[in-house]
Amino acid sequence: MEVAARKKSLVCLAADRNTMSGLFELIELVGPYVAALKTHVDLVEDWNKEIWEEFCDAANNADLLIFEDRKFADIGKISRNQMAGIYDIRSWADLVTSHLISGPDVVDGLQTGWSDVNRDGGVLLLAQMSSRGNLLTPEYTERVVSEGRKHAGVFGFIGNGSRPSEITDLRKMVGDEKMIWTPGVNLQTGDGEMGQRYGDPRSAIISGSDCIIVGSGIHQSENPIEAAKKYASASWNALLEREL
Ligand code: S5P
Repeated sequence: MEVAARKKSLVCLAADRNTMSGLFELIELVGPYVAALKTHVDLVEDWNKEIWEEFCDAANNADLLIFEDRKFADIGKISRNQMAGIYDIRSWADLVTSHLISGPDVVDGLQTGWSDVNRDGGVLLLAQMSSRGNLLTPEYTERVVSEGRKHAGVFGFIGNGSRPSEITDLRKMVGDEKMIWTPGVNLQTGDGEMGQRYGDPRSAIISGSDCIIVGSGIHQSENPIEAAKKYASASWNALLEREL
């Protein structure tokens, strides 16, 4: 929130580009207008350890938390080991996403992964999703929230940014102590590619989101800088409107 306030932006950039040069370019262009950086490390075709380190340094220099959207879902001990492995997510990610489908031990596994390298991090649990036909029912959402609220290692929840009423419901369940971050947000609302759905950035924040996760709205725009500025001001102004 300190970074968000400094940059006047509640935008997390979903940096879904599949080359390192594309990723570096994105950070350089839009770093000043976004508050966090979400990655899918396994999308990158020319990944190697050294260049990724440079990329993480560039993100840190741009004042960005790094959030690996790994969507863990396995048993605790495997999740712990998946934090290591070739990508060694535990060493550079400040936040990760996880499903809770396997039960609460997945969160302990992820937290142990960070402590194995003497680092701290936060887990965002998928409580809702933005894709059509997903199987996260309201009852499931409630179970995820009630487990997640109790767990110190859970930093917050992923909510469905495409449906403001679902965010309102989620906020009621979550209370004020944990965050809600919402993908499925675009200034052009409606259906996206392959079942993605989009809602409006202002509505997401007004309904209780703390952070809008925006991917193609920025990285596929003809002018990513102008697009990032638009999402930043829509989100920040909505926060001011909500809190007044
Ligand atoms: O329910 C979800 C959860 C996530 S984390 N729906 C999503 O779209 N996401 C992620 O948000 C997805 O993996 C992608 O990186 C981003 C949305 O990208 P966009 O291009 O559709 O804005």
